[in-house]
Amino acid sequence: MKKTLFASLWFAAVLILSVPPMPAQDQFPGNAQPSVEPLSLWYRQAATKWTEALPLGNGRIGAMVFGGVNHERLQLNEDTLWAGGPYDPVNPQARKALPEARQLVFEGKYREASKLISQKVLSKPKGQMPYETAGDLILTFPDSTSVGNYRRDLNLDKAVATVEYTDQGVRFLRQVFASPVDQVIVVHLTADKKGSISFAAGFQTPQRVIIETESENTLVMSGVNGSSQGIKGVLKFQVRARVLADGGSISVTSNSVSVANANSATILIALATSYQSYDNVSGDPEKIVKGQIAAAARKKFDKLLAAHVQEHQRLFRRVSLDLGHSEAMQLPTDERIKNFDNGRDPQLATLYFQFGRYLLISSSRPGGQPANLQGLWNDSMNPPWGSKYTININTEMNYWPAESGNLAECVEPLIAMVKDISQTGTRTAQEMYGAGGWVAHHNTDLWRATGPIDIVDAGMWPSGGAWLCGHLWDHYEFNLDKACLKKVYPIMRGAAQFFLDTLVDDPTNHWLVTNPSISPENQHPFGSGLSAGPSMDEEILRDLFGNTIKASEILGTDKPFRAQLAAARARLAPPQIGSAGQLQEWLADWDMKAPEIHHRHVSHLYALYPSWQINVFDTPKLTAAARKSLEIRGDESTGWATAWRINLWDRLHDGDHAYRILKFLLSPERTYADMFDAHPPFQIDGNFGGAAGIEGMLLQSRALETAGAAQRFEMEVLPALPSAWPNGSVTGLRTRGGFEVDLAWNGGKLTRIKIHSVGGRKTTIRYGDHTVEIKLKPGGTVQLQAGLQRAAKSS
Ligand code: FUC
Repeated sequence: MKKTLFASLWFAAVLILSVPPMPAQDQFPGNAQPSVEPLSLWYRQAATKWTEALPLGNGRIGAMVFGGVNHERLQLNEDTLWAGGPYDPVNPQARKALPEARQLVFEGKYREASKLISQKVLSKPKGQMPYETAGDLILTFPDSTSVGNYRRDLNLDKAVATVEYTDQGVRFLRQVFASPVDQVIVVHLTADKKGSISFAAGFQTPQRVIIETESENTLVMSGVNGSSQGIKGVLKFQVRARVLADGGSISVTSNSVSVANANSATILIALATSYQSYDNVSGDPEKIVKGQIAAAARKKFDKLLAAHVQEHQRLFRRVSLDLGHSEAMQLPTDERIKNFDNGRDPQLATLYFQFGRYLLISSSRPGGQPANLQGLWNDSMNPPWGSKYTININTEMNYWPAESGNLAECVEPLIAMVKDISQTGTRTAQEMYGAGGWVAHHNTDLWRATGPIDIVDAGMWPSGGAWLCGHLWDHYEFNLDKACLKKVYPIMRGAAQFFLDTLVDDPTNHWLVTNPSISPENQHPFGSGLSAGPSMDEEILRDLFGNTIKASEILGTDKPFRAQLAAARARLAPPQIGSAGQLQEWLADWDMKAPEIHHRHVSHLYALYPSWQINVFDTPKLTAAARKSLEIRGDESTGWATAWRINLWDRLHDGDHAYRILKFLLSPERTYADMFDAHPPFQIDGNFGGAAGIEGMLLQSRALETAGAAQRFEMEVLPALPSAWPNGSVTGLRTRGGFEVDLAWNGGKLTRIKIHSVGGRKTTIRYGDHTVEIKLKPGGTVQLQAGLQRAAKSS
């Protein structure tokens, strides 16, 4: 029975793949009107490339809208449609090989250690499972003859994509959105003349599927996901599209639904897989999508739209930003990206910032998967780096703008994933290292694989899970939700336990170090990346141990464990300053002899950002060394690496330098026409890192070192304001310690600040040389003026 299903799926796939390729998408230069909404991306022509198409998503399902006139392509994604099935990649030989590798590293025999790890420690299979496209919904319209006034846009405030044009005197309008309320993608087609809507809808996909029609108006694509690297695809999925028309007629063939001469039409698209959790694929996608379509079909289009917009705006409108306006706003977005370098379009930075928040809302909502390397959007069965979760920077960067950008809910999928990998990682810790607690190396996937993968210089890194724990802690410091801290505390504790069990004594200095490890993806001068105690590991562990101690104090639990952590923390290797005045990337002073001194990763600068271990207030010498390292590395790199550099210069309070790098990030070299970040190729981390970089110019916040359960917080106002943005305002940014902040500035100087407590009681505010401490009741608000004096109207 199974065999026949696979055989027919395969046959269907061959049939589908043999369909002639889509004709090139339409190009209609015209006299389109400028965008009326400042928070819109807009274009005068349809997308011809995927990175020109516009992303929509409800956190779980998404579409890339191309906006063609004769052919509309909606490339579809569902966030659990990955290759493979539940699997355990741990290499059984690892446990025996690791002590030998450790010894070789301590003896400086890095190449030998690398060979051994490559053969006996890396996971089986050596790679993880890729994220896959679901396929496309294609709408084919009657040939247009005289198209004019073409315009397509993505309204970030409404999360709706629109395509408009005229043909033979009729004005056509297409609206598309992915509803987080009704869990369907909605396409609505209208025209200003009755009976003008005609098209045929069909699916195409590289997946193994059967495509059929059901009743008189529904297209159904049912399939099984791909296999990868010997792991068999066992996920069932279904995509369902129901076509509803007002007037005219609907007809079906075996694999298409057509509408003729309708006044308007609505297409409801639902997608689901059988994924329930990383070890359970027993869901019923058909039941899910049928239910979603039936429920959505009972509502009128206007109601679907209103509910969608309201839910989107609940999150999106929490933050507003104004960096100034100019004539340049009249231009289409692709032209503005080409010109950003001229410094005359400050609003494009606002748009980029809000696009980052839009992307997070669209790709990471509670209940769904976290944003992967491409967020939610991927048109391939084998995307770059599998579009997985690379946790040696990329996944973390995705969440950098989240808490301060007032999107704490969007972090929930990340927290859920960390919980999952704390479970699979417990097995990895036991089987590979014979250790307690849990470990995740540099990458994970839908199945929550946690072993070392790919190559030694990327994979042999035990600190991915530990870094992610920083986000659990940040979530607490921003929101002060003790109940949530209680839930994540065992995860932090488990991550710390693993290192208590596996850190070893460094024979030279007797520090406690990781071994074997690497400084993410960068090689030292001895033909390998392997070393003991690379700086980033020691920095991440200083945070992990410190945060876990603090959490246990706040929760009043685990006193003996706390003491163990404190003792181990005191023995971590301290940051070292090397002969070039730089912060050393490794325990030894190798930086200037390393083969790639401009390497994209700036792992050792983790201590400056995102961590606060090195900062301009408390550690001037180390800050100078970090600055030196940053200067040596240079400003321009891959998308995410460029974005990291912006955040680092923010922390150094050099807004003009950060802005210079932002200009590069927001140029066509690092930003596609649809504003997606270019690594290249497309990788979404740069969008999020760039948004965080803009936040960091305006507001930064930290917890100060304190003894015991009490915490003290500090915020810095306009710490790195670029001179290019002398006048502006922002509302709704969040800080550690539970506050929401509105700011306004003029001539480069703060004019007004309003602080609202969302649970916080006390914080210090710093603006230049001024500091003031405020106390608020939860829910209270205070307004301060330039110089930080209290304004009359505070409550
Ligand atoms: C890390 C980076 C690469 C890329 C990949 C997905 O390995 O070093 O540049 O971003 O993740």
